[in-house]
Formats: sequence, structure tokens, C-alpha cells
Amino acid sequence: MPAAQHTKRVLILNGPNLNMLGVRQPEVYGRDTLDTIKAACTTFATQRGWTLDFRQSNAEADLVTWIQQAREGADAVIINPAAYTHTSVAILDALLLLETPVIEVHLSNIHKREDFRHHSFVSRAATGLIVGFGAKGYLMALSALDDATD
Ligand code: DHK
Repeated sequence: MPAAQHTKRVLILNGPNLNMLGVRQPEVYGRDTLDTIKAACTTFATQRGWTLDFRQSNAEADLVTWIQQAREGADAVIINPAAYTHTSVAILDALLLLETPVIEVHLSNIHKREDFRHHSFVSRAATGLIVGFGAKGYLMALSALDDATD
């Protein structure tokens, strides 16, 4: 008998200032709001029968706690750590606890920007990265999970 399959649970985490998308440097981050991105991701996930938990926090501690909880509560994590990408060993260490796929997303192409944005602590824990495609990057990350383990 095939093993019982459970619904894929995807956690999408967003770091500081991403709650300001739409008004925040639209020439860099685009005009989509986080709510619009959440709606598009929810539609994508629902079509596949996945559950989606989409969160944002300006606090590093929230992100670390949510990542720790994902050990039990999620089958895949998509994360845009925003500015914490370039500073947070704590978020890296939390992500290293996970055995699930981890996809790092950035709206902007961080390698085309200031030098301090070129380094990501988080990438050491990432299965893959999607950068520079704006809001579409979130859907590209979800799409990458289509083929990942159920
Ligand atoms: C978002 C941020 O807030 C910046 O601090 C990062 C990232 C880039 C993004 O492109 O999504 O440097």
C-alpha cells in the first residue's frame, strides 16, 4: 500500500520593511504590496491542494522562532529575510535546523546593488535562490516546490 500522503505545508516568511512594499522604493522593489503577493501565493498553493502560511515580521526574534517551529510545522520554507539576509547569523542557524527545502527569495537583484547586499548569510542554508524577479520570485519559488518532496 502506498504511504499515506499528507497535504504539503508551505511556510513563507518575510523580514523587515517588506510590510511596506508598494510604497517602499517601488523602482527597486516594485509596486506589488505584500497583501497582493500573499494573495497570488495563496491562489497558487490552493490550486495544488497545499496549505500556505504567509508571515511577515520586522523582528529577527519572530523569524527565528517561526523557523524553529517549522521543524514540525512545515514541509518547505520560502524566506525573504530582507535586511537580515546580510546580518543574521541567528536566522542562518535556525534555518540549518531544518531538513526541508529552503528557498531564499529577493525581489531585487542583490548582486547588482550596494556591496553590503552582495553577501547573504542565509544562502548557506538555502536549497536554492531566486533573486531579481520582483514579486514573481515568490511564485517561482513555489513552482520549484512542485517537484520537491511531498
Ligand atoms: C529586501 C530588502 O529589504 C533588502 O534589505 C535586501 C531584499 C533585498 C529584496 O530584494 O527583496 O537587501
